[in-house]
Amino acid sequence: MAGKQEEVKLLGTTGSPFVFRAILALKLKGIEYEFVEENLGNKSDLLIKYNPIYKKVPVLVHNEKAISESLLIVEYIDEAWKGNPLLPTEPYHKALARFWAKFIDDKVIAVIRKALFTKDEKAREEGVEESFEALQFLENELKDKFFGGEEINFVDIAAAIIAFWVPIFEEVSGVELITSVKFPKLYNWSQELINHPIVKENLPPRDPLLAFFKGLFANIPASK
Ligand SMILES: N[C@@H](CCC(=O)N[C@@H](CS)C(=O)NCC(=O)O)C(=O)O
Ligand SMILES: *[C@@H]1O[C@H](CO)[C@@H](O)[C@H](O)[C@H]1NC(C)=O
Ligand SMILES: *[C@@H]1O[C@H](CO)[C@@H](O)[C@H](O)[C@H]1NC(C)=O
Repeated sequence: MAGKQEEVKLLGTTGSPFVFRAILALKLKGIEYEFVEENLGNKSDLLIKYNPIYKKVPVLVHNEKAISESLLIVEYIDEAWKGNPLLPTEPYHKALARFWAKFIDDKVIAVIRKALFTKDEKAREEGVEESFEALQFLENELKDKFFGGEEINFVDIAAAIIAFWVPIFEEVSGVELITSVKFPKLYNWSQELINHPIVKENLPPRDPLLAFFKGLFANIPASK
């Protein structure tokens, strides 16, 4: 299916963990694409046209057909281009991989946000407890180097936000969640993931992100 006439565009912003999922899937598959940098403060007509409902990035545009939502984009990429599979083919294992990716989006990210993006002591304590509980499920699920075994798969791609972005959020807020003592497997996994050559080569630069999130955190009201 991949060929010279394929036109693949990714509408995104450098630094977004959701956009990074699409980038990583494309890179792992070895697909050539054009990256179209969006300014979320002044969204392009292209973004409004291709994602009129949410107007969010990432959007993948494959031969004029647009797909939104990072996890759906990764699934689409996996199905549209064969080779270096990202999802298991066996139905049950495939369902489990989707389950964990959804758990990361619906639960893990929400409780980590609650723990790290607040200045309310009580909310933070609750958030930290809930984060520990959610992260423990991921810790228990890690059996090998990656969630995908020896190779990065769909769950690792979904969880990249935990490996690279969460430590930045921890640094900004001064609250630690994923330590090598509390979550040794998850901590080791995060090191393996960010040092994987294709991941490392494509991660956004850390310092501007740190500065960006410091600014964001500074603007959170002191109480509530
Ligand atoms: N559920 C979406 C989330 C994407 C998302 O939140 N994108 C942010 C950038 S990190 C965005 O485009 N925000 C613009 C806006 O909300 O107006 C996904 O997985 O793709
Ligand atoms: C928004 O982007 C458009 C198209 O790139 C540009 O013409 C316009 O001046 C921008 N508006 C602002 C407020 O920066
Ligand atoms: C992760 O753990 C394995 C097995 O204990 C070890 O060989 C590897 O060096 C660790 N990786 C990192 C990045 O710490």
